[in-house]
Amino acid sequence: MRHKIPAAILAFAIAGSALAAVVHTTAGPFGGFFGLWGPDVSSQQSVGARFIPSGDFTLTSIKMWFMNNSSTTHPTVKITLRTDQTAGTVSTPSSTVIEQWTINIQALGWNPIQEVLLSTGGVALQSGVKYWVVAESTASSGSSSVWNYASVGNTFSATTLSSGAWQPGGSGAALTLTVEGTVGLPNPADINGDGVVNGIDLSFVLSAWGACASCQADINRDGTVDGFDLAVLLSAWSA
Ligand SMILES: [Ca+2]
Ligand SMILES: [Ca+2]
Repeated sequence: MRHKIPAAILAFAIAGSALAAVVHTTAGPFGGFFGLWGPDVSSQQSVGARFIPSGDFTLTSIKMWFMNNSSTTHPTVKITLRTDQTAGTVSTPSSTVIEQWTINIQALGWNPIQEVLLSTGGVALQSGVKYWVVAESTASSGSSSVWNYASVGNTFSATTLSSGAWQPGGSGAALTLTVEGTVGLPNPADINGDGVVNGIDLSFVLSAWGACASCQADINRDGTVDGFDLAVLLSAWSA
């Protein structure tokens, strides 16, 4: 006799113990009133979009749609996840980079493609805190990528002036942006950010043993990788 396994149980088994969640998302670029459009990401202009998590998460990926002013070359774009710098009531991206990626835009011409940027792990996204995703490029404006606006909706965004300084953000059209994570802040003992505390994390502690300034294996962040960190790691052991 055979039993069918309910789909919900299968899905849970595949997802594993870390609960995947959408931290922030916009609509895609297609079907809006203005068609396909967006700000250039070039040597003349950097572009940022802000999001505020409604709960605590650990970052897993960032997804953004880009098209391209060139139909022959794939411009290089540097994407950074940054903290916010609020002066008075003006919110703009700070220069503090939490994680960064360098990609060559896949799209050629005005046919947008969604870029998927995977986090290397361990990045905390805290509830109610302002974060920015910033796109920068040295490409000239005529052959630069274009970060697509979402078909509907508004979100907070900012662009740079020709001086390179950020100009005050505003709530205009939403830049396409999806941020995904697992529920809950990262466990500092999970040094490689894979969701479990095991021998791999132990190997990081052992190989970094001794004085170590701002390294991940220094779990209690006291400047030294030693028995205290080992004790924390062993008490958080997953398997
Ligand atoms: Ca781990
Ligand atoms: Ca330590």
